[in-house]
Amino acid sequence: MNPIPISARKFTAAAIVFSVVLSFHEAEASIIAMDDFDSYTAGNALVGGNGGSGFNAAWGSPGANVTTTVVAGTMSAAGINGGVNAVQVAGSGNISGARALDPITATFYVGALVRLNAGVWDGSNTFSFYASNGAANTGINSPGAANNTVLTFGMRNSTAANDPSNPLTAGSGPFMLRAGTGAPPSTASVIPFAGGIATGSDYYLVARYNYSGTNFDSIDMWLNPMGAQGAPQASLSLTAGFGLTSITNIFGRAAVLQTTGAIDQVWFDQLKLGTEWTDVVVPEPSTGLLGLFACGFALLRRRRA
Ligand SMILES: [Ca+2]
Ligand SMILES: [Ca+2]
Repeated sequence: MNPIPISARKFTAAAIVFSVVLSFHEAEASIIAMDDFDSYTAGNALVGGNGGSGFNAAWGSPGANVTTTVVAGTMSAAGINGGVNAVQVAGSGNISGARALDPITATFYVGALVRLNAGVWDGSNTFSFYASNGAANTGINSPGAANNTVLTFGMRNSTAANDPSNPLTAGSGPFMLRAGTGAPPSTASVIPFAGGIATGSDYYLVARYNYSGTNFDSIDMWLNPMGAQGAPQASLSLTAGFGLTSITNIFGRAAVLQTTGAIDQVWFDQLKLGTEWTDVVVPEPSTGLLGLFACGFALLRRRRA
């Protein structure tokens, strides 16, 4: 068998490298902001942390009765590896500290790892993320005010009858979408999930904030997605025109966590915002990487032939 000329081999190898570099470049081009918290010192408060990329200010202070601390710990779900640090939120309830963004006026995705690290997911325990127009605007008393209804996604438990976050309600689930802090069921949509939140288990939530052209009037959510984008597992729509006109901050918010007895600690990590599904979701290995490996293996065989 005639060997392939060296120039042809070099060209093929260079073409593969170029296409890989190009694909990574394209994948990162639409990431809005991300923080993996790994550049911070474990044990320190998160406030003042200015790591990650794409934000235009450091992390702000948590609200009263809440502590937000960088902790050493590796979270992992849906192919997302959290590295060496995560963030722990504890306390009875309030925002966990916000981070400012350049104003967003287009549909975008948010991905985040979440875990109940300690305690039991019970009562009305809640932790969710808000993409908002202020560092502390949770949209309390919304819906009902145009351009002031804040959409949120995260984990919630409820003991109220017929609440979709009540484990005793048919079709219930702890992964919730809602508007503001309003009481479900009228304002919540959940991902049905048998068994509820398990202490120590990691979950990867992806939400899509949909821009109508003037307002963020709807939100969709997926639990532990990988690979190609499927249909949302939960969706929530507002009255048209009631959502925010732009988004300038992202923050977490804890509510009704236990601070005595079985103390609740919520962790989150790998917070990422991007304009594309592929910015926040890991592809199935069978799509890109296996093809690349096959290509490289074929090249190796030809070189050895
Ligand atoms: Ca991390
Ligand atoms: Ca609890």
